[in-house]
Amino acid sequence: IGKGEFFHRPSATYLYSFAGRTHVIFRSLRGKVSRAVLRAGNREIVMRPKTHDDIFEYFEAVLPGKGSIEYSFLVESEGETIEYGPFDAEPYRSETPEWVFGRVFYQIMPDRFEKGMSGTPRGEALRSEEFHRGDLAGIMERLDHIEGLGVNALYLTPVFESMTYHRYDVTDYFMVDRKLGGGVVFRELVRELKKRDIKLILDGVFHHTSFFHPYFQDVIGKGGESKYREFYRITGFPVISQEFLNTLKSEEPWPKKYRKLKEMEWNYESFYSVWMMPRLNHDTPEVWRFITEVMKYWLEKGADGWRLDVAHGVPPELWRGIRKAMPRNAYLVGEVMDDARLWLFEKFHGTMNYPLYELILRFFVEGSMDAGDFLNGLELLSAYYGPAEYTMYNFLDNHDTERFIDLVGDKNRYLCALAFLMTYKGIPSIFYGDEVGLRGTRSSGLDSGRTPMVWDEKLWDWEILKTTKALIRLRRASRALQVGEFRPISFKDGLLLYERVHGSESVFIGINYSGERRAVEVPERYIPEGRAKVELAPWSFLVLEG
Ligand code: ARE
Repeated sequence: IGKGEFFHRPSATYLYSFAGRTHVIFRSLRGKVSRAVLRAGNREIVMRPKTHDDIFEYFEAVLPGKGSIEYSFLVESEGETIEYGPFDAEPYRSETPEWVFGRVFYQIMPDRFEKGMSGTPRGEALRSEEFHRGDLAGIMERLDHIEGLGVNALYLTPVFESMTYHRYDVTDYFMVDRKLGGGVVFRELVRELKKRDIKLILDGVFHHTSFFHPYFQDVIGKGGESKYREFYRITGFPVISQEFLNTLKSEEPWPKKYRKLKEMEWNYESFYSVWMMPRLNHDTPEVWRFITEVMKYWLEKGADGWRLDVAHGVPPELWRGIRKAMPRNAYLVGEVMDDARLWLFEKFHGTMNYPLYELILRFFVEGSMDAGDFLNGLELLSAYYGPAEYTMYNFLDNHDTERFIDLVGDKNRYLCALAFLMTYKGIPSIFYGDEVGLRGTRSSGLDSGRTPMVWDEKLWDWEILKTTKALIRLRRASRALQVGEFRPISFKDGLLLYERVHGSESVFIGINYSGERRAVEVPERYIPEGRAKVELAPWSFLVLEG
């Protein structure tokens, strides 16, 4: 074995300090190393085999303290021991707004939540049959429900002037949609949220604008002469044909017009070839300046951060510049659909954690992954993301997915998955309605989960509500769950046993995701009433504080 088969470099994911401890990761070619020991100062620590992919294997050691260290690795392979190193470095430390760690998010799609008594929706609407007319006044009126749930941060899908109910096609980035109540109600909402210590992140759609945004309309009108020509990715002139324009201006009802336009051709790039969403040209510096300006504006108006739509469709370097221009206490979450390494660290604090969601689907929904592989997958993500894992935006569902309860089809299974989410690394979130067992429509579209919130309490699932509240309470009260180290004990036959540890604080979690009763041996420090063995019913979980 040669040193070429090992890898370590003091960098964000191989040497980092977090919450007062230091993580050291060592990688080797898979199957080569029987034991790895970290030698740091006068200490020798056997490294834990953490995970593997097809090619590599990762080992991890965790040390108390966060200062610079001198260290090397003693690597055993085929009866030989080699020393790899020495290294002398300062661990990487991520800069994340401190407030983020203690939060549990609640995601609301304003149109589908609640129609306020004082709401006077007006303004132009496209495809009005899709509107449910929820608004910001509605959210204000339901803040007791939100606060009562225990969540302490909101993520609102877009609230700016737009012609669709989902508002991912923005026509004015500096105006809260009048159909939602406009800027006045927004200011009241911000004030009320601050009073209740509920943080707010907004949805920034900067991959594309609406077709009806004045900048794009200018390009359509003036063609190559428009000063916004470079704002978009125009592929030829005229931007749209006469036929397109005629259809657009015709008196036909929107649904019909919409369908017709979809079939036509146009000379610009757009989001998934949706004509309504012309893509911005991120090579143009004015576009960067525009995005920065909008983001700063709403942070000054009281937002605490941004979720950035189709962030993976915008060059990572742009986000690096934007991060630098934002106040340090703003939480920035990118929507990145798969491996997010390129978008983390100096760019986003976290991304919408789709890779974790995929693992959760495989283990909790499809059963196509056993507990051991699930653990390996979790640890692989951890090896990839390092400290960024603790500020990822984690979810079981959102406005683009099916509702999780529909996918698992059963309350107890849903609650097991929720228990996992609330006790795992990363910022947990709940999609409005999940707390009362709201079901989706089961259509195959993106919008199947966007059922209007049900406020008739007779239709609520009170057991889900009770358990959700209890889990949120636990999460919020426990620093170990928020920032603690993840220590797997055993992941086997549908039974997940692990700890979260932060200093002297620790939590033990047992999830029985199987159809049989299982006896669980509880580590000594958690033993309730002197019982070292606890029985877990099928599809149930247990959380114990040590
Ligand atoms: C609407 C209908 C759809 C219809 C579509 C096209 O709901 O059923 O297919 O129109 O006519 C917003 C609205 C949607 C709307 C869409 C287009 O919320 O309702 O769709 O605009 O008008 C990809 C992207 C990812 C994106 C998802 C939706 O990579 O960025 O698709 N997510 C964001 C938002 C959406 C939003 C937009 C982007 C647009 O969260 O809500 O849609 O601003 C695989 C692929 C992914 C793909 C994913 C789709 O995982 O790997 O790349 O994500 O499937 O689920």
